[in-house]
Amino acid sequence: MPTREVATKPYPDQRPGTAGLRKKVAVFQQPHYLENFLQSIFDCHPSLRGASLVIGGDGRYHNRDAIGTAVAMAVANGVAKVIIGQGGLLTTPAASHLIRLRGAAGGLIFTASHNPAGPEGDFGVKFNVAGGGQADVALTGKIHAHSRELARYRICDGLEIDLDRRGTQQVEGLEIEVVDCVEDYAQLMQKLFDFERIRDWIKRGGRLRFDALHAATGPYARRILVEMLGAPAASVVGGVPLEDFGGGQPDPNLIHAKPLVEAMMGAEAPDFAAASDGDGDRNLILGRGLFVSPGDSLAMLTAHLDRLPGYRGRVHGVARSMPTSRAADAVAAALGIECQQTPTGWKFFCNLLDAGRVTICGEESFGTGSDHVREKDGLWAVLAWLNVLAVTGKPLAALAAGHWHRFGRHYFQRHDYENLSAAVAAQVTSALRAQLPDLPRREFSGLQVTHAEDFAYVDPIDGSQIEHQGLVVTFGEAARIVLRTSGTGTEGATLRLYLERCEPRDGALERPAAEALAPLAAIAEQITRIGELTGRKNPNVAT
Ligand code: VG1
Ligand code: CO
Repeated sequence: MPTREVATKPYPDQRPGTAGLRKKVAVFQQPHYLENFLQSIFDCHPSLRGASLVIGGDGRYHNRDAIGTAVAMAVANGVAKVIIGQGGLLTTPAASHLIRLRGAAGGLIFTASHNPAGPEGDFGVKFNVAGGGQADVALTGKIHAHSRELARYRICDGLEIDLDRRGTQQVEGLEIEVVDCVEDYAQLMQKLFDFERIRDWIKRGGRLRFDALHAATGPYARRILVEMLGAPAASVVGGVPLEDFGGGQPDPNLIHAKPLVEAMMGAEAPDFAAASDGDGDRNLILGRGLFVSPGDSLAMLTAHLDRLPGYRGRVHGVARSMPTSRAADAVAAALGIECQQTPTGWKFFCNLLDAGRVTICGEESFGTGSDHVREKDGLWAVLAWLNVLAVTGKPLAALAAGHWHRFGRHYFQRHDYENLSAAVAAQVTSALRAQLPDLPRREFSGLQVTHAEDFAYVDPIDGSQIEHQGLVVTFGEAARIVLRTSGTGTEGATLRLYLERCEPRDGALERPAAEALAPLAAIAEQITRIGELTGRKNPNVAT
């Protein structure tokens, strides 16, 4: 089978965002588009030569084609072995685990996460490095710069690989191993959590529901929750991965997982429900009558982590992305452990995890995970919560109430203003940035600004620096308003406004978040004028 060098013209728009390169499917279908980006990765990460590469995706439309291209280019670029999830499927955390387990030099994950799929939808590529984490800012910058100058790529013609048959094939000096996409991941989960106790909790009548939203986690949930833990088969819904995710948007939040949320508010609700996103790295956690906000989930899991087998005696610290509520900070202070604040995007946690400084991490965008892999992990969070329910024997609502009584409650909401023109988004941002120096000590409806900044971060491990990661207005411990631009959208610009208000432990702890945050939302409008400048009465999504 001949390896060819193909002359190509560079595409100028291959700049990776918060999590990889994400574009409309039609963009990826342009001639040589994917090939260019992959060649840029092979060129900028020479350690792939002679080494192993993990390949998988979230199963969306175009996944199989992209995997075919990636394998054909891996052969041509001297990769020794590719390890592929059966059917082309691997969740993001399972891929991260496989990279670590097999000592691979990297991984390609084809996903656009929670973005819609299908021919009209989105597609994406994430490149992870040895150790299982996403390529860092320096490497993605290099890949982007290289993609703009690329003149040729290498590919091997006529490869036939059967993605559905497990086992090893040998092609042109490349070993291709198709693996069960769930097995290794399930074994890892068994090491971390007390499956015996969770099984027992289910046997005694604990009821759960998991909605895979027709994305990648279906096979994982069926194997782990049903086959290994004994939950009834009907506990897993949306468990069959579909190329268009069944037409829905696999974004596990209050808007896109509304049917599940509503079911949990009824009298017949099970004890626990959860959902995950397209590539299985996000989680939505619900108890009967209760939505656990991601910031609270991180804080509560941190508080209980020491009781879970994989973490006993080794909870060293917690990290959260900057916009994530400060609920975890309160727990860290009580436990006497380190608490770090990083820019948005999981890659910023990896150095802290590698150094053993933090054990658990979380983002307000429904992402939670630990040092078991270098990505956030949806099913990990589900199992962690089931383990907590099993060891405490308490309903989730009681655990939340107890937590708020001890630490106070951080009410939190994120308001997304999607598909704005880049000019309008920039106008809102620069107007607020210009005001930052004047905000400290000003008072808004009884809340005084103590600090206002354009968030910059210095990585405590490698000293790398990054600026402009969001504008933050802090009102002491009481509240924060954060504004940042999304780096994952594929249409126009998206602004995210984050609202956090801490209610002290003796305050009103059981209010709906929207109600508790209404006064802060009014202050945010007064300061940012986001509604006025965008001409939007309401955000597209409030979650
Ligand atoms: C969003 C979230 C961020 C998350 C990222 C990738 O980024 O806010 O917390 O890490 O998506 O998640 P942005 O730049 O759009 O705000 V995923 O599940 O797409 O890999
Ligand atoms: Co995701």
